[in-house]
Amino acid sequence: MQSKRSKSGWLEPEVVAGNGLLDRRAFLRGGAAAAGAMMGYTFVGSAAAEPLADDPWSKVPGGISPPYEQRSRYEEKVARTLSNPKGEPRTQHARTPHHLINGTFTPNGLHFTIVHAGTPDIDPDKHRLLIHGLVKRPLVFTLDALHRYPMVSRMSFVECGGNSAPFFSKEPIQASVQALHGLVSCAEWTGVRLSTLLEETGIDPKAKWFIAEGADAPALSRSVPMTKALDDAMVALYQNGERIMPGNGYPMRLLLPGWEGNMNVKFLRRIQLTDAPAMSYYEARTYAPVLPNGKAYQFYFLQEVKSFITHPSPGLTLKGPGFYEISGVAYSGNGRISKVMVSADGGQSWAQTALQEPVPSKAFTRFRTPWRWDNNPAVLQSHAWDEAGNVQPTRAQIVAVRGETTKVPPVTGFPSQHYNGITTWAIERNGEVKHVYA
Ligand SMILES: Nc1nc2c(c(=O)[nH]1)N[C@H]1C(S)=C(S)[C@@H](COP(=O)(O)O)O[C@H]1N2
Ligand SMILES: [Mo]
Repeated sequence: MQSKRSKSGWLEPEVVAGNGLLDRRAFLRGGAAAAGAMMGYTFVGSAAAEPLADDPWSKVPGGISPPYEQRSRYEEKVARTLSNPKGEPRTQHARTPHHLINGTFTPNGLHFTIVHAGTPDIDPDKHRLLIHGLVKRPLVFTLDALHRYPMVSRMSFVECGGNSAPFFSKEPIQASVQALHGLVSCAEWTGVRLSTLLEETGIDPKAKWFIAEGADAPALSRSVPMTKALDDAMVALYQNGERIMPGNGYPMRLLLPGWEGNMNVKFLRRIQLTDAPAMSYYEARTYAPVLPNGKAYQFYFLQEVKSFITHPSPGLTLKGPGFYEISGVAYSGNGRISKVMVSADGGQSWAQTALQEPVPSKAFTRFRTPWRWDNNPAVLQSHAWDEAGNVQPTRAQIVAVRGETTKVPPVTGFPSQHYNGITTWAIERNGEVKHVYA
């Protein structure tokens, strides 16, 4: 099928799927002006009859550059939501507002955090990392010592195994993308490969696992297979170029790209090489979800291929018919995203989206697709594939395996974890966006 020429001579973008989904190639070819005319968004702005007036800030010198720049005071509503703002003695969650940001890196102040016993106030000069157990030479590293080793940088998402747990509820919970999917974020992490440090300590061939432990009060610890240590595990020191945020593990954390958030031990102080897993509290209890047949996963390390639409999403009401961009994030613990399809008719027909370059491994990829909304009810979904050939499941497929709950318990009370199924947003005639199951 060929695009048609409009009366004005521009190529009209092809409608490639139901309810007005347009050809993503409209984003890829021609200049911005041509694309604008093609998609009919040229007059989203309002008509200008007069030249611009000078506002007060245009008539006086501006403010002083502070030593550490803060965002505009008009942006304060762009904030994380807190599950335990008074710091009661239980877990604290701070969720990323995916609908209020864009791109692929989560700003450090908006990266989600989960801390099970508060954020420790660690003096970086006193903090030590010990590597011992089945090694040839146990070694202790200061932060300064770690800085003498070669470093690497990579983008990686971190996602809690409990992210998106509300999707196990029998009824769709009316909440924002922040409440539903806010326990995943993505950053560029810089640090020393764990394999580099293990070259220094040497590895006893009997070592099959390592146990990572944090310096916070619960000394959170998790067992990790040695294969991950020798693959892409990192002792991360920097997050998006600056030192790791206190809530994200200052002054150092274990980064296991693509693996369950809880294993990415923050405030990292100890790595012990062993021949067997420790069966620590979090791996034996919280992160070993029980299945409907009464059995439980012993370990579930991977965060599998997933995507969700951030724009539009609940709270972002459409303002009348016409052009909109549908965009969201896709990621997979198995590698790169290879394809994201979007539907506007609840999965009856699909359009391929444009993937924003670069498409990094085990990190957020932003997908975008042009859409012309005709003011009728529409049902938006995104569906992702990764380079290993894995396909994001539907909600029905994942619930068939993991079960669902009739109650609406707090996130930690859901029967299962690792929800990577499809998310569905219903657009109503008045432009409001609702969470539904399709
Ligand atoms: N030491 C320590 N490490 C920890 C935690 C913690 O409470 N203490 N929380 C874990 C959990 S449950 C998750 S999901 C991730 C979250 O990482 P983030 O807070 O940097 O997003 O850190 C993990 N590492
Ligand atoms: Mo977590």
